[in-house]
Amino acid sequence: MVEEAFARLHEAVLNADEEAAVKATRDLLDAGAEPQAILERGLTEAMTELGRRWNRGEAFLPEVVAAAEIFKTCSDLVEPALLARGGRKAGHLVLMGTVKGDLHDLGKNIVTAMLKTAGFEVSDLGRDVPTERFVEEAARLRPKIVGLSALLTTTMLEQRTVIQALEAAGLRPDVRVMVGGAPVTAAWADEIGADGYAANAAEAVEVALRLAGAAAQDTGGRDTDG
Ligand code: B12
Repeated sequence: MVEEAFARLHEAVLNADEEAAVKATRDLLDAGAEPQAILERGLTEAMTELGRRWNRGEAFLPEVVAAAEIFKTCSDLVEPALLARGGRKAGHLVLMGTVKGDLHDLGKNIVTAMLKTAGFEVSDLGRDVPTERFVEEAARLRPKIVGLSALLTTTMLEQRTVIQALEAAGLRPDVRVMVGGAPVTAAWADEIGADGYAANAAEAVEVALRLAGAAAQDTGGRDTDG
């Protein structure tokens, strides 16, 4: 039943069939499938396959737009189940956003949901976020971590710009920056002076936990909020 519903979800996203996708998602939740597996194995794998088809000229932009809407609808259905798994007290604050010029936010949303499950508090600035906004909010909220998502080879350059702007504003010593998104690599993260990189949402949680630990040590363990 579960395997069959995963297959239905995959097909429904590829065919941009909202009704079938919602039904398959509900069936998976009812059958007790892991929420993270529904997001990663069900939705993300289908979206990645659609991306491959798009590259090969076998899928077109309207289909991708429609599939992205469905992805959002279905991940919203899964999120409460995901959060119910967490139950840990909110600890460190993460400021999260997709960089300027970039409208891709599905991956960023999954990372946000998974961080919340792991007990992080997340302030999500959304997508196409101007550099100044990251700096203003970092100054105002004083997060432990800033997470920067970029899905385009052009916009990944903005990740460096944000890091430089945090430096210029004197905020860099107090904040850890992690970067991600399909074109982003560990080598790119190193090159631009980011503190962490993750290829997927599960890894992002591991990286954030490590960075939050390091940030707590840097402030002499004065980690009052969590
Ligand atoms: C869906 C999609 C869209 C949707 C986005 C809808 C939305 N609300 O997000 C729409 C249709 C709007 C779109 C538009 C465009 N897109 Co598009 N899109 C995709 C597609 C098919 C899937 C991306 C996706 O959502 N994947 C699923 C999510 C879950 O995965 P993910 O984003 O990679 O996130 C995971 C990890 O990367 C990581 N992660 C993500 N963020 C972060 C952040 C941190 C801090 C960390 C630690 C980890 C992390 O964890 C996530 C979860 O596991 C990709 C193909 C691909 N292979 O990626 C193309 C793709 C990214 N798009 C592409 C292009 C070219 C465009 C357009 C320019 C097309 C056009 N001609 O208009 C526009 C650009 C618009 C803009 N200014 O941003 C190209 C980019 C090529 C390049 N080298 O730059 C791709 C690769 C497709 C291709 N042709 O090859 N797109």
